[in-house]
Amino acid sequence: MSFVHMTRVFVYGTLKKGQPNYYRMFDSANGKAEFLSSARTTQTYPLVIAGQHNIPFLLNIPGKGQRVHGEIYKVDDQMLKFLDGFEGVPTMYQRTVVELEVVGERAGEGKVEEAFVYSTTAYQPEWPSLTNYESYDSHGDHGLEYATREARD
Ligand code: PCA
Repeated sequence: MSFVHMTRVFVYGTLKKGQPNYYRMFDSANGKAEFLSSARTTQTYPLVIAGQHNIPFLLNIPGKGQRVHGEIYKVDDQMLKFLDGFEGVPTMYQRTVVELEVVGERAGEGKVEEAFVYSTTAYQPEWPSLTNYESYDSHGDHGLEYATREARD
């Protein structure tokens, strides 16, 4: 096996397991991804659902909101490139570094790690006042179901 460079990415939105874009990380045409662990941010951030397509955004405002739950994956360079394009980096989201605490892993519980995250500073002025969530679910009680790319017009 050749040496493949892998990068850690923390996903908190539609890329999580069970969410509408999860399959994209496991489409081999996009590259490779491997689950590492569940985690939550060590800092609080506002995770809001915004815009006409009900898109989840982690606003890059540490100290506001809640500690956000998500999943850490390791991805190869091809997948990282795909995700950057898919997430509209750098206009819609920016890929930044976030500090995380591993949760739910017998061996790794409580361990602090860093990973990339798709967060944004490009938010509308009212977004920081929207309801914020600890854990994203497109089908949650909020009723703000994510509009998939295919469903948009
Ligand atoms: N996709 C990325 C950022 C928000 C989204 O829906 C993620 O799941 O982390």
